[in-house]
Amino acid sequence: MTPLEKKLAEMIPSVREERRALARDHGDEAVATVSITQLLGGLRGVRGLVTETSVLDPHEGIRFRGHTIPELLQRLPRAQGGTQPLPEGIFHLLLTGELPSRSDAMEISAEWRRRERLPEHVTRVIDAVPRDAHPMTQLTIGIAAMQTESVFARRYREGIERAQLWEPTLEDAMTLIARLPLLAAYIYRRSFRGGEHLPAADRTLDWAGNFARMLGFEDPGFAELLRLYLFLLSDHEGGNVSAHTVHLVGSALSDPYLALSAGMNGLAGPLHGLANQEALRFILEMRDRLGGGVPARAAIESHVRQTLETGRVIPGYGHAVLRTTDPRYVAQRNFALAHMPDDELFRIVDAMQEIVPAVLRRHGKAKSPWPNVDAHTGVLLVHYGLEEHDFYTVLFGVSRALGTLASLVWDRALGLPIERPKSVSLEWLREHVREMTPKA
Ligand code: CMX
Repeated sequence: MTPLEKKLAEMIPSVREERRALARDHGDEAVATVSITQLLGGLRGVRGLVTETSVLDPHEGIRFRGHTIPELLQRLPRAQGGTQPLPEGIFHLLLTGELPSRSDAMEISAEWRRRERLPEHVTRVIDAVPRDAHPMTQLTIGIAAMQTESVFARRYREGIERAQLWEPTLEDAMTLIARLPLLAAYIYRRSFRGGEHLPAADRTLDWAGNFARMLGFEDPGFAELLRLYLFLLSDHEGGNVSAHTVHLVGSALSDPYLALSAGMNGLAGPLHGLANQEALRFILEMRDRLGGGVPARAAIESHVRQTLETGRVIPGYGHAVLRTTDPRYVAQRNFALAHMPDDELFRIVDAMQEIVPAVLRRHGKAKSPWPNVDAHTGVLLVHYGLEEHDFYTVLFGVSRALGTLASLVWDRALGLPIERPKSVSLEWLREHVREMTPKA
């Protein structure tokens, strides 16, 4: 048993008992009512999921197991000589609820590096897809192709007890996370670097550092950015499309490969993870249309207004839950201020954060006019030379695997059942409204 498995094995019985006691002693107490607006409006704000790893507050932002981003930027272990948190550390925290020591994080690092190997058929499957297929399409295909190695699927067939299912879930999660950077780098080098693949670094390098190397970026600043990014995007409670999909598909006891690959399909939507590539595209098109350089404030304002008038969204702004500037945006902004304060694209992002919220407010539709995480990412990546926007959501996906797979381990540990909410038809709603309306 690895130290991580041991920790979980010690924790799980008491958390299970708490779940049992809550159901036994308070099972009939309501935690939510659902209005017709909510029913017709994407269930916004309806409490309908249990997710252990993080909680999102509309005004404060995300807390990972109770800790805010600024706090974790100080407290999570860092790579040797680095200033950014190791993604290994956030995985430990999300999974166990405990802040990791440096040696906890390094143990996970060594374990992931030990497991990194792409099965040969996976690269053959990817190679069969057109080189210009969107990288997210290649990512989901690659993850599904790796499913042949699922320990969960094998143990389930062999008749493993339900209470033990968290163990092969963790096993698959560890292997999958270890291999995702290899898969992502394979896709990147195939699509954008003429198929020249790079060997993994020696095993003393951490997971994100090796990922940076395999993508082909030697600048230590890029590795630091990647560590920050993979930490920041790892989890955003349970209701977002990618996390919810992994949870939902996993609830049918589909194995972690099938569940994650489904979640990645959701992440690939322009209203969710694809917004990071869309946000950069928006900035570049605006800059070029307005004559290059950092456009004047009035020109930016008018461009944003015109975009809204044609019925399009401003990517990187607004949020389904947040009602403040996304702390993940702020963390990326602080990175930019420290490493690239004079970068032209950063100055455009900076100007936009001053201008867009007021325009969105006047437009009067978006409930939150503030920048979200996706408004900043592209500009940071371009600074270090990763200019292929279509690849950005893959980085988001590698990060989101950390939180969604940690959650999946807990779904199985708590024995959460197959998810099956009740749906109603518009006819049922009409009838319901008629019955509820007092007779004149
Ligand atoms: N630009 C223009 N209009 C926007 C807007 C934006 N950035 N954000 C919201 N709106 C509009 C919505 O399209 C909606 O219009 P309709 O009533 O015509 O449908 C209206 O404002 C109300 O929407 P909302 O309740 O404020 O927001 P939702 O919960 O429906 O949607 C989100 C949230 C993120 C999809 C939306 O803000 C959006 O489309 N933003 C741009 C895309 C983006 O940045 N997505 C990334 C989110 C973070 C992530 O998941 O990665």
